[in-house]
Amino acid sequence: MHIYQSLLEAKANGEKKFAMLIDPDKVQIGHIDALISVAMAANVDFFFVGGSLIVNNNLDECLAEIRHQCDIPLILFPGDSYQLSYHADAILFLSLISGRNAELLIGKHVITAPYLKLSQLEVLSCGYILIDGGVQTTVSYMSNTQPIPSDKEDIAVCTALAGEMLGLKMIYLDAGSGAILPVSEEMITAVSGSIDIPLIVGGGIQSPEKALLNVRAGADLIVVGNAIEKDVSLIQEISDAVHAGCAVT
Ligand code: 1GP
Repeated sequence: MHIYQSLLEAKANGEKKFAMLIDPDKVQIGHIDALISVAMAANVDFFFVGGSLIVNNNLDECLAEIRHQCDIPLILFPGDSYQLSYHADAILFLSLISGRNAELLIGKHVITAPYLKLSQLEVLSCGYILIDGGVQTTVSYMSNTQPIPSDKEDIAVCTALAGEMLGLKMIYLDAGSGAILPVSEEMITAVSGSIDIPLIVGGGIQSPEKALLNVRAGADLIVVGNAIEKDVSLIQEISDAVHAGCAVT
């Protein structure tokens, strides 16, 4: 089944999903096997693969290694148009709608579109909304955009609404990798209540408790990277919390 269709069905059934973010720069290829075993045992739903700034050339190798080990869908989460690989299953075709940088709203997409047309990748158009995470993140610096202040739910709601009306298939609220302040439950509630498309939430989530609060607030898909790089045991705990979230929706 196509990934987007599976997300729509999960949302309709109140099921929540968990994506593990893998930054090809940070993961050691030799350690992927162990990581994948943990992810499989924990029922991780997706791998997001990418980073705001990738300086090593091992994206293809990283994807191929994961694919060799398991069938968990691989979704590219590209920080730039050069982070394209035909080894993945899908790509988040991100439009940075919280910013006013034309290159990240449409410019890079024009360059990438013909390559995607030739590929087998499922293209998941996604309105990407950066929320202030209490620290300047790599994504904020590299994108040359200002995040939405963390307490301005109305701005986030209007931005998400506009993204949905423009035909984007998903909204991603991101405090940025390594954020000190993750996106608040108030913000998630406000945005999820205003749109019908799936809502992804990530950035600075450190605990299963916060992941559970987020899905209860209306997030459909939780993304965690940094915390599980530091403590692999969190993969199981956060996955359990996210999947438990379906019982209370
Ligand atoms: C960043 O949402 C992701 O774009 C994940 O963030 O690495 O802080 O979990 P963390």
